[in-house]
Amino acid sequence: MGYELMSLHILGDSRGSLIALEENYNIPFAIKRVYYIFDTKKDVQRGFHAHIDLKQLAICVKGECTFILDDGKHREEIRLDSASKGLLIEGLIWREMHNFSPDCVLLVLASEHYNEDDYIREYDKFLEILAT
Ligand code: T46
Repeated sequence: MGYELMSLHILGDSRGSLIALEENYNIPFAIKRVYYIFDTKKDVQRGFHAHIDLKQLAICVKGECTFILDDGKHREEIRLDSASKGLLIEGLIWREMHNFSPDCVLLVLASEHYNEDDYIREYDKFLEILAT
């Protein structure tokens, strides 16, 4: 499936921890956009779409949430529960986000600017595109 769970290297010293994200170095694409999702209300589920051409790295810099990733054949569940876990998603993958902790701040680095035309928001259409 088109995802990788990356362990981000923690630069720590007696003061605490720091993680550096550098495009085309530990982030395997040029970063054109950064967004973050926070203050997610109880029992809210987000996502429910795929992208035609987008690479993204998602990190819960605070709190936790669960991604469900689906390539049309298999569904996998990934809990992001550490600021040092990065979920890299690329290719035609249906994604859903569930079980946000109240304090969750989900940071996402993206390889492209925002473009609604890149979204596939209907699951049946996603399966159709996979089959072509
Ligand atoms: C994804 C998951 C992980 C913008 O105007 N610019 C942006 O860069 C983004 C990401 C969103 N928006 C607008 C579009 C909607 O009106 O913000 C609103 C909420 O976006 P959406 O419903 O797509 O949010 P999620 O949480 O369902 O999905 C987001 C990303 O859109 C998506 O690319 O992979 O997070």
